Amino acid sequence: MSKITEVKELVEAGKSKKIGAAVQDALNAGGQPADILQAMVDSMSVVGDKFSAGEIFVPEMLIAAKAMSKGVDVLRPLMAGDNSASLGTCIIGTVAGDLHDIGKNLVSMMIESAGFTMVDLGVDVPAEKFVEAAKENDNVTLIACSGLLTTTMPALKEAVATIKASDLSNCKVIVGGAPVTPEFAAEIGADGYAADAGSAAVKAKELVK
Ligand code: B1M
Repeated sequence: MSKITEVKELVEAGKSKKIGAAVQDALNAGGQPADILQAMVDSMSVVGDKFSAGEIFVPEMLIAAKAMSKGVDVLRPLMAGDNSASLGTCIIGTVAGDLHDIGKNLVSMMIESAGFTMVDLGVDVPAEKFVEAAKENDNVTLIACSGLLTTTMPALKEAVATIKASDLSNCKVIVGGAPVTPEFAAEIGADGYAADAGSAAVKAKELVK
């Protein structure tokens, strides 16, 4: 079994204690950080499919998520780009009612590597909290809102509406997450949309330049 396949299987099985060493082994064997990360993202799709099929339940999803986070910790220093040219501060969070943070954390990592200073509000973030954070921090040029559930798409809409109704005229808003489409992003008045962490970083730069 290749080292990357081993990483994938350990995430699916939620083996948090073994994953760090396995990711390191995959790197030592010449694996590229982006490929190892993609293998872990793929594992989470498998986990989601098993959940949909009723083969596993919330606790198993949770332990797989923990394993993935530990694997990402090993890759994080290797994924950081040149952020010497500051593009300002980006406030990021997962919207109210939503506890999913793996995708948001990857997006945060990639936007940071594009040259932003990140302020991460975590998960279950009420709309007003994005505005408060944007006012409390210096030079906020971007607010990034993540949502993973179809049931929290209205919370994304509320977050964008609340930000747009505040006096943060120089601040752009980007949204994303599995159920979000470019059409939905446009409909709720977001300035930008991205389908994944890599394109979120590209879009973030584009929005503030
Ligand atoms: Co949940 N969950 N979950 N879950 N979970 C999904 C999302 C689901 C698709 C599983 C399924 O049914 N197949 C389903 C949603 C269905 C729907 O709404 N259509 C679901 C459900 C139903 C639920 C609960 C309701 C289950 C329950 O309690 N009965 C519950 C809700 C809790 C809540 O939030 N209130 C729940 C709970 C959980 C756990 C807490 C157990 C755990 C999350 C732990 C954590 O995040 N720390 C969990 C997990 C792990 C998943 C799956 C398996 C994996 C999510 C993940 O991390 N993916 C997921 C199934 C799946 O995704 N296939 C599922 C990997 C990650 C890298 O991808 O998050 O999509 P993703 O992020 C991507 C893009 O979406 C994008 O870039 C990221 C990286 O490329 N992106 C952005 C994300 N944010 C962005 C922001 C941007 C731009 C791009 O700009 C700002």
